[in-house]
This record gives sequence, C-alpha cells and structure tokens, in this order.
Amino acid sequence: MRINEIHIYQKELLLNQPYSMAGTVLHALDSSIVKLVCDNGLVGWGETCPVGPTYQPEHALGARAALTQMAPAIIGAPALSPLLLRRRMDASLNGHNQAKAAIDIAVMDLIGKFLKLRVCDLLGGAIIESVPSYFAIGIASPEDSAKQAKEKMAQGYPRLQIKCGGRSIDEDIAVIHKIWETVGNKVRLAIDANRSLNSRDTLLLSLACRQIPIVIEQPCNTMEEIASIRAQLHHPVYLDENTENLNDVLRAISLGICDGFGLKLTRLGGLNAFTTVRDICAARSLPHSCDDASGGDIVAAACVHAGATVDPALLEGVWIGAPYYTEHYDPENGIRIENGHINLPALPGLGISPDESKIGNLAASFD
Ligand code: 0XW
Ligand code: MG
Repeated sequence: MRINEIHIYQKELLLNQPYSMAGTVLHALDSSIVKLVCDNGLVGWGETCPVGPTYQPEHALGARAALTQMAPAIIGAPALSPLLLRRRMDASLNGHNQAKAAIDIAVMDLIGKFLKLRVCDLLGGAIIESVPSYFAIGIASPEDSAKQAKEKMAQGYPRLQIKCGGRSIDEDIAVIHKIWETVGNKVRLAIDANRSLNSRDTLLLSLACRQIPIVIEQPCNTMEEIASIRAQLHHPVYLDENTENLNDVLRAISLGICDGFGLKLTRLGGLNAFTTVRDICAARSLPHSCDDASGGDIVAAACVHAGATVDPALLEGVWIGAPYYTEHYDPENGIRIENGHINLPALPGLGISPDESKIGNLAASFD
C-alpha cells in the first residue's frame, strides 16, 4: 500500500468566544488539514493547527509551505511504515515538526483503518477508554475567573488551567486566591503563564500562593530562567512551550529543571514522537498532559488516542479545542467532552470521518 495523493486544506476555525493567553487574544484559528489517499483508495486524515503565530516558532503558513516542500518525498512512500516515512520527511526538510506531525497522524489513521485497529492500539494499547480533560480559563478578572472555575468544576472537569501573565502580577495572584477560595481542592489547579513572567514575578507569585497547591506551567520564556529560580519556588514547575522536540525534553529532564510537562503532540512531531516522550516520562515518573496547541476533530482524536495510552497516574489530562469551537468536521463522531472526560472513538484508525464540506478550502494537491 503506497501513498498516491496528498491534499492540503486550509480551514478557518471560528471560536465561540475570544481565547486569551498572556499577550494574545485570538478570535479564529488557522488549521491545515491533510488528506492522504493510497493506491488502494484508503484515505487517512491529519491536521496541524498552531494557536496563533506567536505561541510557537512554527506557524500556519509555514506548515502549509513545509507540507508542500515535503510532498514529492511523501508521494509513493509505503503507507504502512511510519518510521520510513518520517525518515523521508527528515531527508527532504529540516525541522518543521508540526507539519510532519500532520502526515504522521494521517499515516497512523491509514494503518489503523487497514489493520482494523484503533490508533490507540497501534500506540501500545488503551489503558483507559475515557480520558480526563481539563479546561483552560483565559485571562480574566478574579470574579470572572472564579465564576468560570465554579461552572467548569460543576461540569465535571477534574483539572483547571488558569492563564496568567501579561498584566500586573498582583492581578494574577488575586485571581489564583479567588479561584482557590471558590473551588478549593475539589479540582486540580495549574497556572499557565505561557512564557510571559520574568523570574522575579514568578518568585513573587509562588511566594504569595505558597499555601495553594498549584502547578506552575511554563512561567518564563527560557529553560535557563526557570532553572535559575527553580530551587526557590514553592510549587512544582512544568514545561510546555520550551519542549519543541525530543531533545528539549531530554535536556529538561537531564538538567532536572521541571516536575512535568504540558506536552503538545504536533510540536513533538506527531503520534510516534509522542510515544517516545511518553515512555521517557514514564521512566522518570514525570506527569504530563497530552494536548495540542489547537486543532479540530482530527487533532483532538489523535490526542485522545495517545492520551489513553499514558499511565493514568501520570496523565494530567487531554486538552482539546472542542469547547471553544462552533463546529465539528465529523458531526456524528466528532470528539466531545462529557463530564470533563472524552470517550475514545470506537471505529478503526482515528475513528472519525470528516465531512469534506466542513474542512475548508483546498490549498494544494499532489499526486
Ligand atoms: C491550554 N492549551 C493546551 C491550549 C492552548 O492553546 C495553549 C495550551 C497551553 O497549555 O499552553
Ligand atoms: Mg501551557
């Protein structure tokens, strides 16, 4: 079975409310969807969708350019050999994990459909059939943040992530205290500064909240800044944006500068790269999430399949974009959150079939 055709679509995902992180407010997202067609007619779907152009060094226009650059190397490749395909991609383009991830996801979808196995089974097997999710509360006032936290806790989310940064540190501290007063320890809390705090403000935040059991996610811009204050913090620290590839994860672990990770599937290079990181984290008992920066049903399905293979004791949850979007690519089997959890799709491959009228505009085709 060989890959005969590649089709790349551009999809604008409209958000049902502005999504705010430190220094960024987004109203829509630019997703790239990949359709691979094999010589036997089998179809596999992949997707990659950065959360705006400043979250990671890679961006949406770059993803489509990278896919176009790699297309000649992908056409004719054996579809049942993700490792060989990865090597072909690496030989034709340096870096650009997010774009390579879309192909990796599509190939795993193809293999699953061919073997009549779910993607989670190809990744080692699902330990759980329903994965915990978490909700990210955007930058807001203490009152609004606490109101949202109460609502999301009532909806069954076992964990909340509170965005902070990009404003006075006193406001961030007030938000954390207000949420803690409102939900207490009935839900796990993480604070995510998305690289925006300097080391002084990170120390002040940790000191002012030392009685509150929070995880502090990606407080500063660089691993070096985090390493310099780590010993003085009162809370566990997770890295997110700093882990752009497997080597970054290895560097962070070997330097001992974090207690866990907010992992992003496409940033690491896709499902196969993720399983390597999953196993390294397990070897060091490091908790982590299994998310992506953003994306529709295809990315969400990939994250749920991967998340189901993580030791539940180490899984911090699977964040997906569904609560923030207005539509599903697959209206019937699209990935949804119920009671703060996500059920694994039952069908082979990723278990979703995008409706082609919902996947945006054709940007490029190769055969
Ligand atoms: C909450 N997330 C998983 C989704 C956003 O896009 C960013 C991200 C994070 O943790 O940084
Ligand atoms: Mg994060």
